[in-house]
Amino acid sequence: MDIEIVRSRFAKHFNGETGYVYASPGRINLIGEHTDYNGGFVFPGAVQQGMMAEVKPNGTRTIRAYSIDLKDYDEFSIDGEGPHASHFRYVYGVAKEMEKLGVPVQGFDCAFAGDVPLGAGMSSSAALESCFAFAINDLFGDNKIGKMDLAKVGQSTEHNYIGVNCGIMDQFASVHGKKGCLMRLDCQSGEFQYFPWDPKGYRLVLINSCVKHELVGSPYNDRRKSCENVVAAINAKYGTNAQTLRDCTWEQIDGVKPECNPVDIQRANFVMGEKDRVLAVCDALEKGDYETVGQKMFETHQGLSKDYEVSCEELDFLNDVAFDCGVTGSRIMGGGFGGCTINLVREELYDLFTKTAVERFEAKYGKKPIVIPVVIGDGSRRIA
Ligand code: GAF
Repeated sequence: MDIEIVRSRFAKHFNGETGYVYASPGRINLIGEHTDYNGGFVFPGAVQQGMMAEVKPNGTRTIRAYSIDLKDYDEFSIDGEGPHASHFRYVYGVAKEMEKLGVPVQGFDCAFAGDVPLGAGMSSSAALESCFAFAINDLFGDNKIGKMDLAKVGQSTEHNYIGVNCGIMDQFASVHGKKGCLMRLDCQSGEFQYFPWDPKGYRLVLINSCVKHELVGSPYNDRRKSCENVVAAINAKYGTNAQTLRDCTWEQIDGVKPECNPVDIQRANFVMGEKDRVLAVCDALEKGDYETVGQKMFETHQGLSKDYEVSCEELDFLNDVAFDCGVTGSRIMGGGFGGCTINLVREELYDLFTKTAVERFEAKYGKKPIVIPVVIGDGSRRIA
């Protein structure tokens, strides 16, 4: 991402003025999918690609926004209904959610751009939300809002203004990211640890199927509903007060089979297994046992594809290619329904694998997938 481009577009659209510049990254996730809204564990890290925004208070109640990538401009009042276009709705939603936290948000001029590939499942929307939450906190809130609350602002923006009932993983990772570190987050307690990520002899690489991953209007919310249905059935049957599947046991899930839709049970069983896999991966990492990490990644892919049913033909194909090449671990990354696979690859296999994946995918689907090497970067920050 080029700060000079952001600076020059901002100046062009706002009478040669200068504001502050903020950046927030997208993310990868080593393991732990669809566990965040189930109170489980996730294991993400921020990437170097992200969103950048120049922002300057304008002394009114109007936000004037320019999307550099889409060459689109709009202005909307903080007190009105907000814009329709989703790229501006994220900005409006974040401003409204920050106001709810007591931040005296005022109007501002902004220009933003990003280099997170859109629809790749690398959380470009969380990067945008986190960038503006961070900026508004800095410009209007004396930085009094803590990082976890900034992440929650992004999450409630998705819920209240976009219609995606996402968990906290993406915004958490964007705000808290740290160069060279993955983070294990317990989504129930909010506790997290940084895990230095320096897998000697291995590399992480994403292969973007370029099947557009889009959670808005996707069955993502249905998956969440399935899990909630099972929790409700357990509470009704056992008189418990479970909030999420994290508070439930395998036996209880088995016990409500007669009351539940079999598909909901299938989804819940995946989530229980995925929670355990994250913990197994953490143990393996502490021992430097990357082969076990990789094996768990393949297990996650199977579960996401067959039980949670969030894969697609192209992602399953890429997973098969990785397996055939002898890659250590490979799986769908993020919400699914398109986007990338994440692959843990031994150094000596890296060139052969990426070349083979591109060639075989192109031969089958007539278009090249995109190889994205993973570099773990920093979280939200002011850069100028
Ligand atoms: C998407 C959501 F936004 C996250 O909250 C998470 O549920 C993820 O899908 C699946 O792990 O990225």
